[in-house]
Amino acid sequence: MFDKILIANRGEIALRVLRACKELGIPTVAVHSTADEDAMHVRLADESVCIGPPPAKDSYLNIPALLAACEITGADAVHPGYGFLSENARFAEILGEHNVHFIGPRPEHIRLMGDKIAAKRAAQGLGIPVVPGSDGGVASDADAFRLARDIGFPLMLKAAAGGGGRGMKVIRAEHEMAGGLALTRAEAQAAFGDDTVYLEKYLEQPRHIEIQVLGDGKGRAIHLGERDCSLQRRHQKVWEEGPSPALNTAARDDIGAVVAKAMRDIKYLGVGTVEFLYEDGKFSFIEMNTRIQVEHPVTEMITDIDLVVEQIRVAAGNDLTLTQDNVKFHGHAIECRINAENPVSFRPSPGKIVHYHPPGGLGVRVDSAVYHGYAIPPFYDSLVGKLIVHGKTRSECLMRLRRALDEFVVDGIETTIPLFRALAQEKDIIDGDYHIHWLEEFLARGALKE
Ligand code: MV4
Repeated sequence: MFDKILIANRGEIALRVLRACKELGIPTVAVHSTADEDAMHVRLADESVCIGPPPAKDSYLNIPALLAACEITGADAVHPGYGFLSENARFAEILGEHNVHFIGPRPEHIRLMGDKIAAKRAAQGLGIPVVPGSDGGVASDADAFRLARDIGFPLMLKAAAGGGGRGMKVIRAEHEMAGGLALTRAEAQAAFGDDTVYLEKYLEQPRHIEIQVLGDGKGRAIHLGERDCSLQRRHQKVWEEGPSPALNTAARDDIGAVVAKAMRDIKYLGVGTVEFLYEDGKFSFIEMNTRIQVEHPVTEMITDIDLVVEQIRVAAGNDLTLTQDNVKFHGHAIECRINAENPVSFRPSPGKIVHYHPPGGLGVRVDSAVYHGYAIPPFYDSLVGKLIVHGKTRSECLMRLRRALDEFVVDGIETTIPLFRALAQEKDIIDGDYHIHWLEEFLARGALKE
């Protein structure tokens, strides 16, 4: 096992990783910017190192400073959390060159999944269903027109170097093609320095369903079921739950088996998430994330498996001892991402928390790094914490969620708690009847008033 783990992150995920290290008996090093001197992860770690000024590029993304922090403290492994350097293949490589373990997949898999076209091609080759479309980038406009006739309209133009919803355009008819191609190419060139675009059949109202995987890098790999993350705003997930209201056991077992086999075939190491659009009973691969994700607690609550502990164990070279048969799903979990934002305008609302009272009780988990009197700095993302609720059934989970939201007090800043109170009362949400555009349509109706 590792002697000492440096956590190259901040906020609730830094605490989450610290907790796993403590349970494994591994000493921890926190790193922090000058804006985070009072942060909880700094207080709870065994040691801490200041790595730079507030801007992330000078601190949490500062590779030389992180290497120096490993050297000074004798840390032999780095946990990157999510965001920041978590999917930076070069960072993983550089750590290796300095004999420090990266707690994550091998660099080749991070790099493969970071290239959208290569990832899709690899997924298809591994037997994972993909959205029908061009095989790779379109060579010319003539090529695009020919392919478009095969695929049919509506279709979607996507920038190869895009991601997170940037560099995409829906094309509803042939006469929109020439203009759409020129625009998407120009935008992609300006934003990513690469004007490669590809075509896909456009799915109108799919759900976003992702499968959690875990592998030991030696050919053992399992899936841990799915999370339904369809409730998003501007490509930011807002509410995640598992199991998906749209799947039954057979559908889960089928897609899970396909994905787990693919991970065995590539000898995937660590935790990962294979993301799909799901419509008309069909899964279509969109991308794979090679990190621990914000919404991982949903899976932990329904499987009772500590994903960060497992992630650390396999990164240290241990065989995966969990088998697919060991994984049992029980009950239902919902996670709400509570942001320091106005719940109507979504404008950031950093500042000092003057009262903080998180909910508790059976089936309630709050993953957060804030405390009474803490001032949320304006430099980073606006996640205040995550409320994760578990129940035997989805309906019990929803009741418990309403109760927990009623108890939650965060004063001094604005938060998105009122949005969740409204969502938990909505018929479509209660019925599990929603898709990737549902939340934006709900907000556009002005359903939430101050
Ligand atoms: C799509 C799609 C419909 N059809 N691809 C958005 C982010 C990106 N990674 C993939 N995205 C989409 N790809 C096809 N062929 C619709 C989306 C999409 C979306 C996907 C997941 C969650 C929220 C979304 C919101 C808008 C569009």
